[in-house]
Amino acid sequence: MISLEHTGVLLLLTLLAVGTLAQTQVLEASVWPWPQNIRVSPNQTFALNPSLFHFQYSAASAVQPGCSVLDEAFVRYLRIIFGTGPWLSPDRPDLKITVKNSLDVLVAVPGCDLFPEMNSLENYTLTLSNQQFVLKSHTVWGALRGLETFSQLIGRSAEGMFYVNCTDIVDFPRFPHRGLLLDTSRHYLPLQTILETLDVMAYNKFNVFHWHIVDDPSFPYESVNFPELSRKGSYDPASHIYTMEDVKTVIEYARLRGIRVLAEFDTPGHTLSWGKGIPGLLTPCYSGSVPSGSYGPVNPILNRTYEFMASFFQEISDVFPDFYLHLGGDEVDFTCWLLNIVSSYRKGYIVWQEVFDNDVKLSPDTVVHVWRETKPVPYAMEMKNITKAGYRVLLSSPWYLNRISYGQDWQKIYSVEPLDFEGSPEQESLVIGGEACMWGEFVDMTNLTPRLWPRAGAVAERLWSSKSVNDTKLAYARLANFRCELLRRGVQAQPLFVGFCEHDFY
Ligand code: CP6
Repeated sequence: MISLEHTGVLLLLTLLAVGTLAQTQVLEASVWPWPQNIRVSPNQTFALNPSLFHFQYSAASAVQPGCSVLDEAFVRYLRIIFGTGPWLSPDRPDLKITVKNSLDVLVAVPGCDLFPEMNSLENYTLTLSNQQFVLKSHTVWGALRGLETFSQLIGRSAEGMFYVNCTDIVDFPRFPHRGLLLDTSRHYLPLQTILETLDVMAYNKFNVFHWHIVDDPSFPYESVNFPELSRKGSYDPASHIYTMEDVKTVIEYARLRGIRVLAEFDTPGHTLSWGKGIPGLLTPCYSGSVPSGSYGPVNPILNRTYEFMASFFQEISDVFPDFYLHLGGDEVDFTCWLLNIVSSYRKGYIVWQEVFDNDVKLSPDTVVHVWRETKPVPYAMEMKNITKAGYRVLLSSPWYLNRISYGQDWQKIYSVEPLDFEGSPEQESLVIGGEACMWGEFVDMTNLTPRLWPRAGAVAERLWSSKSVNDTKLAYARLANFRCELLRRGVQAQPLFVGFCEHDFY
């Protein structure tokens, strides 16, 4: 009787201790997005010597030097962690602290020259102990995620010493599709701005750059087969276009960070800029029996429309290596004919929700992208309906970062639960992730970065971390800290609220 009671008390004490530990760990390690499993032992700390520390391929790794993805990531992360120096000598004989000079990286599956895909494994384990400093993953993409986590674990003391606590992490993403949409039609975003955004995406473990590249106001994509499109349809063909070289640069820069480039050529609505380079493509509007001079969507009744669209989408399918193309289809209700054209390109397709809402016949492997908040039904209901029909789905409705309001709106973004709809486990398994959207009507290179970060980070953690990581109060300190880390890395991220950063980087 007594011993049973004692056991109960002990159990209670243990639970309390574990609870306290979990809270402490949040403070001991500030990783964003939060890993699936993490154990930190703050009572054992290692020092890193910045002039000796390096990443190295483990002898047992299936991937070895010469792998561009990791070779270049090693260089990047050394720079991110230690800067360029000069550093103070870490020789402090008075400090009885173990100095570690390397992290071993072990990738199980060969493959370096590939592109990341929807099904690529991104899991990794990171073990930082006295016996070993090792990062293990199935793929190079998982190794990239682990290097990012490692970089966020490194602290710097007031005297400038680099240190890290004894840590054990087993991590993997909750959803495979974690995207960010940029709109380069409403405002042209310089190549450099796109590349810098890809850097910050990688810091947040985002893995899809959804490039809403053209739309009504401008057509900055320089087509190989139809150069008139950008010559006539861009804001300025001398400076406001993406050449084939630019596009290849974006795709490779993204690949090196484990990010897919999902191109969207939104049709048949949102195509006004297309009409300038391809006369006769759009449907002329009439007032009475006279053409009014304005235009509707791509004209579906002309044969040459089909020929152009088939040829143009063939080019796009070849230029963008990702398996998926985003076909748009929003805010207009004809899409069946386009889907017929593209079905021959051996690609997968993503469409905005209207295509589903309008009962267009979709091939069963089409992904439906939910963006509307309340119409025709609240977005959770839309998720339920789409998955009930057996389609895979992406969520964006609550994650329109172009919308701003006074206050801590990141909390609303963070508190969204993508699986919060009525549905079977099979239906839930059809939710492949989501995307933060930055529509460009009121955003150009001057205000993009602070509007994106750290608010997009709230989406990143929702899509990477466990469902149970959803407490805004616990997240606050970590996200504020991550924002300071972004400043340290040269990213002009806006503040969450009142406060300051330990070091001033402004
Ligand atoms: N452009 C395109 C847009 C939007 C969409 N498609 C949009 C709609 C509402 C808001 C923001 C953006 N600007 N092609 C909807 C998918 Cl609030």
